[in-house]
Order: sequence, then structure tokens, then C-alpha cells
Amino acid sequence: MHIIRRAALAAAAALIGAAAPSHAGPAYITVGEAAHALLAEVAPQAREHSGADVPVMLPAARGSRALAAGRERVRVVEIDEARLPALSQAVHERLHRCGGFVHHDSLAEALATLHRLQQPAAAAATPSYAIDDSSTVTPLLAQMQDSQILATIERLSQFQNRYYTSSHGQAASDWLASTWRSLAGGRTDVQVTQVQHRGWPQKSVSLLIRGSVKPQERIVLGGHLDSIASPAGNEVRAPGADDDASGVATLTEVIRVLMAANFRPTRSVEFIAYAAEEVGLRGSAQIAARYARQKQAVLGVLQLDMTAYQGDATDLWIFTDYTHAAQNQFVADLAAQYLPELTVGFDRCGYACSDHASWTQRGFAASFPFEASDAHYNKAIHTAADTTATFGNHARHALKFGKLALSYAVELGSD
Ligand code: IPO
Ligand code: ZN
Repeated sequence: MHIIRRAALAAAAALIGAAAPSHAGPAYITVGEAAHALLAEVAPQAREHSGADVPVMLPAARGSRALAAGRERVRVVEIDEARLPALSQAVHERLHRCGGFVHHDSLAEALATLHRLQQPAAAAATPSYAIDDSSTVTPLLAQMQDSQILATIERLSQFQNRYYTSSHGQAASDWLASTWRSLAGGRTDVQVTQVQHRGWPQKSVSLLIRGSVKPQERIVLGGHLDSIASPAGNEVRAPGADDDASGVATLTEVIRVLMAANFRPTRSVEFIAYAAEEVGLRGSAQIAARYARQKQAVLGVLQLDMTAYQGDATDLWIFTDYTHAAQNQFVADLAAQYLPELTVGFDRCGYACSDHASWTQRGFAASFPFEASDAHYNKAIHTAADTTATFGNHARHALKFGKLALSYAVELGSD
């Protein structure tokens, strides 16, 4: 079974290689252990420039919230740009530990990232994690509807794909920007923008609610707009219903309810649908790098990537690696306070498994609550089969993450 899978994978990789455009040049990536293990077969020419053991926190026992210090080898690798789709595909077809790779614009940037990963995170101003806004949060939670989330997932899945270089991927960005703009309803303290990126046409989408008291302090809630399936290109079918229409739709429902209630945070609260996550976290990397350069006080980041498919009896899974331990505890406390009927588990996902890693690499406190454990997440992702049918055509699981995200936005946005 395992051998057949590997053979099929190599054949598919060879096909993609053959179909790849000829304008290949060197690309620089950082990879964790899981993705690195695939390089020998996917890109035997890839050349390792450097490597280091980076500190990561891991659950002390499966699922438990107690943490143990661990290490993961992260490497800087030079790879032919034309082999990246094959690496993406191989990473995504793995049945075991997830995790991916981060794309960098140059070798110097890749080496700088590896260097930063070895530094203990700078003690940025930590916000209060006190949970003290229940009179605001509780009535808002009652407004949230799974039917709204499902409708947005269905709409986003109707784009042929949301690939970062495709015409459909650009159209999806335009659609989301106009949807968020109409939810903002002309509020002058709310700004919706499409963020342009260096290197590809798909724009990230941002909705920023300006803080009424400390507008320079900011909370970020994100998910990724793009989708992928192989062979990647303009016309491939990649509905990405779970990955990650679900996360974007979940954030959209948080926005809808906050706007309907005319919620005004004291800190600024920004929602971002990132472009180009599937190809090495590129959209979030540019945004996090810009905020670090501008010395923006981003006090917390929450990532929602895949919220709709319930893979375990345990409801919410918090990943402990490449995330912020104290903020993770806060997220678990929010669940205990506002979603007491739900169960929470802890797991690891490996290097660069979603956009939270872009923020962690720039020293910001990020958390990543996820739909399932590492063993039981939705295996239809990155194929034409990532449709709402795989999660029973409902968004009841996603709604749990919506409630968690709304409580995060209000509690951390109101100090
Ligand atoms: C992902 C994240 C964690 C785990 I465990 C499994 C899967 C999804 C992520 N790798 C992805 O493809 N995001 O777009
Ligand atoms: Zn994905």
C-alpha cells in the first residue's frame, strides 16, 4: 500500500515536472523534517545550504496541554523553482505529520529566517489575557449562524480554483473584498483593502476596525484565500471548501456579527484573507515582514485554516509548535469559558503548516486552533474532492471556531 502510494506520487511528480514552464530558476526554501524527507525523491538536485535545530514546544503526552521542550531540524534548501509544485503536492499527500515549506525571495532571506528561528522570541509587550468581556461576548455568540458560514464556503468553492496566479484566484479576492466592504456598511472606522504582493497577481484582503482608544495596538485574525490542486494552473478544479474557504467563511461570520452589533474595539482588530499560502506561506510572509519592519504593535494573531471537518471526538485542536504558549493557554481558556460543552486537544503540525508560522518567524504571538488532530484531518484537501460533501454539507464544526474567534477578537481587542 505504502509502496503503491509512493510510486503514484513519483509518477505524478514526474508529470508535473515535464509540464512545468521552462523559465525555471533557483528558489530558496526553508523546510522542516517532514517536507525534507520528500526532497530526495521529488527534487534530487535540491541542495542544502544550511540547517539548525530550532526549539519547539510539544505536547508532553498525546493531546495533553502539558508542554515539553523539543527540537526540530529546519534546513535552507536551494531548489529548482519548477520543482516546487511537485514538492507542494508531495507534502500535501503525506499521511503522517503535516508541515510544509516557506518560500524566500533570496538565499540571504532564507538564512536570516533560519537565524531568527533559533532566537528565543523577543519579549514583546504581552497583553492581558484576562477574560473579562463576557457581557459583550455572550450575546454576540448567540447571533452566529452555521448557515451563514456554509453559504460563504459554497460561494468561495464555486470559483474554479483560487490559485495564486490564476484569473479565478484574482476574482475570488475581488469578490471577498466587496463582500467584506458591504458588511462594513460604510463605517468610517472600518477599512477594507486589497493588499498587493510582489511576484504574483492575487491580492490578500484586509478588513481593519480602527481601535477607539489604542489604535496603534492591533490584533490579527487570518485565514488563507488561495486554493491548490495538481496539476496547478489556471483551469484546475480546486474548490478548497475546507482548505481554506472554511477559515475565510468563519472569519466572515465573525465580521458579520461584529458589524451588525456595531462593535467598537479599543485596540485595532484586523481580519486578513491571505493570498498564496499554499505555495510557501508567501502572502502572510510579506505582510508579517512589513509589520515587523514598520514596528507595528501586533499583540496577537489567530489563524483559522480548516475549520469544517470534524476528524476526532475532541472538538478543537491547538497546535503547540511554531505558536505562542501563553496565547495558546488564553485560547484554551476562552474555549473553557465560552464553549464549555466542547473538548480541547493539543498536537503538533510541523514546520510551516499554515500562516501562523509567518508571524511566529517575525516574533509575533500566534495561535492555530485546528479542526482535527494531526492524524485525523481532512485528507481530501488539495484535490477536486475538497467540497462541502466531505464534511456533510454543514458548517456546525466551523461555527465552534467562529465563536472562539469572536471571543478572541472581543477579549483581546478590548483592553
Ligand atoms: C494542514 C495543517 C495542519 C495539519 I496537522 C494538516 C493540514 C493544512 C495545511 N498544511 C494546508 O494545506 N494549508 O493550506
Ligand atoms: Zn492547504
